[in-house]
Amino acid sequence: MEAPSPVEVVPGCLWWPGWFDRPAQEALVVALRQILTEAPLFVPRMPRTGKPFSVRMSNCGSLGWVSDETGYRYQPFHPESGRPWPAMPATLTALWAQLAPDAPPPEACLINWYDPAARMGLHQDRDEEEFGAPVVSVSLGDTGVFRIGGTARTAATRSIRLASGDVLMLSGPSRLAFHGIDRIVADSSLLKQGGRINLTLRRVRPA
Ligand code: MD3
Ligand code: FE
Repeated sequence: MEAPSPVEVVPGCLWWPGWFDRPAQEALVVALRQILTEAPLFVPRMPRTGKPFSVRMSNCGSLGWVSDETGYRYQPFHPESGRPWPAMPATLTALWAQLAPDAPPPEACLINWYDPAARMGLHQDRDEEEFGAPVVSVSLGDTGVFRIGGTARTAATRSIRLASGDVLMLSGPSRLAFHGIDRIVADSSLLKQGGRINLTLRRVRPA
């Protein structure tokens, strides 16, 4: 895949609008639909309170991120079926190899599924044991209004619209930045019922 030039949104946060063209986006959705028949979307819940997330999730790769009343964690099996997560599509492992050639291979690909009313509050990603590797994200379907700030919750934030096919890489100072999805803009016909998919590739454990 030809790499367009990235935009640096905040230090260490690189954005490639339109990395994947429409046929590549459609092929990824086909691969994801197969993954979701083997590892269905589940509703994560907040630790302690059990409050459901508005985003549904699944995973592929050797580890997956899950959240329930007992806490956030990475585990090698689906929280409801107990089955191992399906393998990561080759398109995604190839993307990681291209963008992060010096990092060890990704272990987890979290699949976030946003219905038109779903959102994700401002948070940090701190459940990994390895912060030297980047996080690589792929957006598909409707546009998401993404916000990212600094490592303090109160730091100033910038917003960008992540559209279908966009790739974002978080490394260095942005790896522990607060970020979230404020809302979904229904503007894409990629998914028949509307909605947005975000994939995040992560290294969880040190190599
Ligand atoms: C910045 N996902 O899964 S992707 C998440 O669109 C998450 O579903 C959002 O935040 C989504 O944790 C944002 C872009 C992203 C992913 C991981 C990051 C930004 C990040 C990790 C650290 C800093
Ligand atoms: Fe996050």
